[in-house]
Amino acid sequence: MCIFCKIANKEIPSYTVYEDDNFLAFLDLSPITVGHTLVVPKKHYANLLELDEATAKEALNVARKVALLLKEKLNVSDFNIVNNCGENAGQSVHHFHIHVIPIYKKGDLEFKVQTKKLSDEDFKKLHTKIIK
Ligand code: DGP
Repeated sequence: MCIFCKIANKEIPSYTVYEDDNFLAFLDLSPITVGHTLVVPKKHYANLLELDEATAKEALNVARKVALLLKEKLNVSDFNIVNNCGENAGQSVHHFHIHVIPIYKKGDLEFKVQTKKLSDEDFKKLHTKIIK
């Protein structure tokens, strides 16, 4: 059984900060910042794309509630709310989860990115490919 299923089933302990019928939120054991929390459905879904629409909506709502809780209790106003979807995107636990990461100051979490330059023609082709 996957590690987050075991946490959801209370087979292994976690620092749970929020729980309702369908979701659990607990402190990440490798926190990027103090209060880094994971929002996890009790039912196993491998990743975001596997969720049904109602669960996907609920997940974001729970992430919002958790951010509000951390805002109040940890006196922090900014957050990165992140989902890694798939191995190449950095997902290491294949049970859907949302990271709620308090950001206390600029640079607490930096995404190293290199933006691409696309011509108008490139954008037109890409747009057509996506919408057709
Ligand atoms: P991701 O890389 O997006 O799949 O994030 C997985 C996160 O889960 C990572 O930040 C570390 C955390 N994690 C892994 N195992 C455990 C665990 O047993 N308990 C808790 N609380 N967090 C865990």
